[in-house]
Amino acid sequence: QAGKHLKIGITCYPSLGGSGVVATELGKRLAEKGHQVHFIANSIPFRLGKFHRNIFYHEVEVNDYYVFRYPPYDLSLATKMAQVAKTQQLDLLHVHYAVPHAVCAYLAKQMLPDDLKVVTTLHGTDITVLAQDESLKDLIELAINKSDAVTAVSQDLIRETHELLDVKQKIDLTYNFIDNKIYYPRNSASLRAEYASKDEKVLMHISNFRPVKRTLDVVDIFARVNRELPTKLILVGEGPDLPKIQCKIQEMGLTDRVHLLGKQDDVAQVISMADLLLLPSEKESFGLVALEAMACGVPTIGSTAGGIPELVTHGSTGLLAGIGDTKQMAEYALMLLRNEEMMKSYKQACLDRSSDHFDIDKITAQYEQVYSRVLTQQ
Ligand code: GMT
Repeated sequence: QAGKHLKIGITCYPSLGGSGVVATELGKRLAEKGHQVHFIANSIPFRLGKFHRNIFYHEVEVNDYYVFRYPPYDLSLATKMAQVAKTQQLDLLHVHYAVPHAVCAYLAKQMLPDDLKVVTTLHGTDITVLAQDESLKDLIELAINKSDAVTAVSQDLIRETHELLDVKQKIDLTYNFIDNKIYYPRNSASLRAEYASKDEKVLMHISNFRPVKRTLDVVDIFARVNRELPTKLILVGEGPDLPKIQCKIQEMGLTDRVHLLGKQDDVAQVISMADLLLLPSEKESFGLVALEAMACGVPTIGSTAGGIPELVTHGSTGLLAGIGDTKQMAEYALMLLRNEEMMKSYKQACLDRSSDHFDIDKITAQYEQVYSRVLTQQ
């Protein structure tokens, strides 16, 4: 099958999070390479952008009959997967995030006369949070074991999957990736001047403000740095912990030193304003945002959680400390912010590492190898 153009169905969360971004960018690149890509989801993936003749979108419509307390999205998705696979003669289905997508793909397989190949990519919390939940664990295990191939976005996630579940098969490593034509250091001088004066440093945090991100630690690191060096904190994104953070910022009298930008689309432009990215997460299977920062020449100060150390090389493209060790993280930030030469070498190392190890074409080729393997195996 090598080199053959395939018909690939992709299911992901179209409007949120890193898994949706990875799935959509992968689909776009596969389409550019000549494959036919069929997105099957509940809304059009937000990163899809312009029209592409090889990309199709199939919307899942959910029956909201009055007897249902919860509309059965999972069942409608499984049915849609089977219908699209049949009518479009898909070669395979690639699902991102185990719950419910891998389970729906397994159901879709049962509905079809021919063997529909299923590739499942694990992204993080589908294992590190949901596979710990007894109400889902066995079903996730079944869906993974019934997939024809399974990939995960870091070695650490592979390790944790084997630790939490009885997974029989080999899990392929497919790191998150970056398109260096979009993510590169943008000219941000005038934008930055809107938020910080010339003598101020800029720390940035971008996330969905969920508890696993430890966003109170972000404020703590910033407060420690700001005591020593005039600094601004820019927060990007929205989520359940944001009100808590805003209270803490107010209590600490830091309101005029913090800017909240909400959700932003042009992440490369926004990140380019920062001197450092803060990522002190409790759990982080990979940390796509740290890769986006890296490609824009912005080092990360963060925790050693999950797959972060596989992405951020301690002492070269960033500095990492134990989860919750905000004192050490602040010291690391100050060390870099005070040393111009060191900062310069970190920035260059960031640019080199992002293009050498996490280039979109390299990782897309790895996914294509997985596809070709499942299509040739009996
Ligand atoms: O970070 C999130 O909470 C969103 C989540 C998702 O599923 O969209 O991100 C996960 O997948 C990303 C793409 O593979 C990874 O880069 C993130 O590290 C991972 N998040 C966690 O593990 C918390």
